[in-house]
Amino acid sequence: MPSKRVIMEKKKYKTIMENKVKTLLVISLFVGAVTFGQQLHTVKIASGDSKQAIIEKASNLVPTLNQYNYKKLEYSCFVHFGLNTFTAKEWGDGFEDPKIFNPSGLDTDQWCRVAKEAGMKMVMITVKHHDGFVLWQSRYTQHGIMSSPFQDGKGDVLRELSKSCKKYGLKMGVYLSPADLYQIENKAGLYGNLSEYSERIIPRPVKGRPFKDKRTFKFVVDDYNEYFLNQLFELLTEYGPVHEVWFDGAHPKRKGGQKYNYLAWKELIKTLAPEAVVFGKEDVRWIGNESGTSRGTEWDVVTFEQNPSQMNMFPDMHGDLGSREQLYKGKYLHFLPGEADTSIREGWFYRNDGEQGVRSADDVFDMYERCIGSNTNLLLNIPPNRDGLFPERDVRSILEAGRRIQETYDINEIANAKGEKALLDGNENTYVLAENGKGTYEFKLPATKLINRFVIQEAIQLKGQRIEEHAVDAWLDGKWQEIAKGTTVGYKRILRFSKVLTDKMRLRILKGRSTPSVSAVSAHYYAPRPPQLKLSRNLQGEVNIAPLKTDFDWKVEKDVEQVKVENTIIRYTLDLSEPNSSSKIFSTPFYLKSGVVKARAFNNNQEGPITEKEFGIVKKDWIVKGDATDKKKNAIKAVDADSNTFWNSGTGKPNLTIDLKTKKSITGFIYTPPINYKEGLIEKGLVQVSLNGKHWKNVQEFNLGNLINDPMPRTVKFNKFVKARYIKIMLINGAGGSTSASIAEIDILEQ
Ligand code: FUL
Repeated sequence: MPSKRVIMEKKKYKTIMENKVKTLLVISLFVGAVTFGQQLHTVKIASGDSKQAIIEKASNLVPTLNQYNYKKLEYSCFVHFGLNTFTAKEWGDGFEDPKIFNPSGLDTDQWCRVAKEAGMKMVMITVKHHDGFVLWQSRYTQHGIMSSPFQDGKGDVLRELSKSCKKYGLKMGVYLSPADLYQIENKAGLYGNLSEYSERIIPRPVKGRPFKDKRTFKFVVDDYNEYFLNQLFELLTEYGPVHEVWFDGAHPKRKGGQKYNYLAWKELIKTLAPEAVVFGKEDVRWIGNESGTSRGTEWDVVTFEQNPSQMNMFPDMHGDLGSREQLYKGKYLHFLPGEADTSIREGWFYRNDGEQGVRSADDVFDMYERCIGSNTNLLLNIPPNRDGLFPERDVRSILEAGRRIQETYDINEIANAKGEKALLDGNENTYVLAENGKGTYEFKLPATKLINRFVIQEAIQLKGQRIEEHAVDAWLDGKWQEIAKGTTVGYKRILRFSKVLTDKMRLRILKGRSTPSVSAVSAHYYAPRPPQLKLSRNLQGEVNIAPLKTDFDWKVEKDVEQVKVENTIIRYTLDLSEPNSSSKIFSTPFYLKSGVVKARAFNNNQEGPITEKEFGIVKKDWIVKGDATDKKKNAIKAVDADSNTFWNSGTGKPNLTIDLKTKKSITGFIYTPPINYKEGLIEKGLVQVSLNGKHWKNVQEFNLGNLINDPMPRTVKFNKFVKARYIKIMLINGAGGSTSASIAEIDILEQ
């Protein structure tokens, strides 16, 4: 057995880090040239560094104190609220009238009560989204709640939220969009106005509105950066403490070559909100998608071409970031944890109570386990409705998921086991070291227990992230049997596997960078529920309903516990009613002309979540054609009932024509963009219809925001139904300036 050591940290981590941070501030100019004991967050790769030296350097990087505290928050609540809530759009355009903002029943206590009960630790609010409308009483613009009827223009959503967060013991974060369409579009707008760079004092004094905080800053910046800094000053001095400042990389539009002086923003933030991490820059990185998934193997140490502490622009980071091969290619190594952001609803803003899909508790619980369980914080969006309240359906899901999280993770089935004390003592600063990357740790329980989750943590704050491979065994039928295995651990790994009844568990660290540490383990039981369901329909129009299989990167078994529930019966309805114990039982696929299917699994006395889907007209006989730009002639892929294949037109002003073969009363359509192809996503388009294929009439323009980051199906309903046999979808603007059109699937909805 490899030797193992138990380390008790004598000093409190906080004190160590504070001292190191102070020292690091002094030597920060030399970061990269200096290796500083165990407590570096960034290090330069020297030209002569061997592969082994690079890995050694990477494994010695630790989080800053702020990053570590941030990681411990694990699960937080995003709140998208603003003008889009009232226009039911994903992205505004800057031309909205502030008078439409009037949440008559705003109750930030309700948001915080729900977030707290759900197990979330921070609330992050969009105080300014891309449309530029501000949710606080800013001195520097009139495009905000001061010009709305909400509390006669005197209201302040951020003030109310800040009070509620304090009341419920939650941290608060602010999302301030660098993209600002109001400042782009209005004549006196500051964004990209080509103003001079000159010395500006922040905050700029405003008559009659003095600041209590008398600190001032001098920066050489242009008008928009000054505006942005003034607003940051207000946010960070008058509403705090702020624990995360969120900078979105998305830009519906740009103007005048506007640059962002992030180094100035950073100086302001680090001074005024010393406990805050900055998202999208050098403290926290976007995970790379908006679907609540991590890489599964999520390394915190990533590479940069320049020293990130001096960088002004941070690109979005995709693909493999932290493997050994990746590290060898870098110039700087930097500790940069990932955050997954996603919405509980289809889209980021509230649109309506009926049609906008809301994720089930199963989904939320699954995402929680995936993200937190693979070293990634989860920021889950719950958008308030037009009253200013978290909608009922969202609250039901989020609270049910919260109950499951608590029921599962508040009880540690191996808390009283005999085994390595450092791993069971609940002290994050005690750990064991797996010498040469190998270590085996056994836990003998006082009695047999049912277990299907195993949690492992590394002492990243002291030793960095190092584990590369690990496995968990259970003592079954008189021998050790491997029940799960995984790759990285980092702050936390949750392994999920089919239940075992055992009185002995074993963790094996199999491979690591340098000498990995393990600081905690625990084992849990998640009581299985009836499975979530998946509804699909083939080209012939036959609907199938099956348990949704979730594929877990690190699981050993093919099917997770959730889908292995015996005695499960699936019931469904076609009349929009909720399936109950007397609804029709699903046994074999059935033909459906069009309409909404709602389905639910029942198991003993439990019922699963309702899954619903609207199916359009059966596509079997359709004839589909791209226009002259369509060189590849594969438009059929847009209507083949398979969203894994897609049509991409040529460039120009592409359009797609569908002949439905008979006249129909059409109420709208569903556009499914390709998931992994970013060209040609239809951001703005026009629908035309015809009865004879010769004379066309315009039905409606449509605007779909945020397709590149969130390529999910989008439903467009017409203002009133139209009678047509032919339908034409025309591209006006492609996302990101693309001039081709891509369609994974088009579904036509009928009355
Ligand atoms: C995206 C934005 O464009 C969305 O509207 C949303 O705010 C999301 C969190 O980030 O990139």
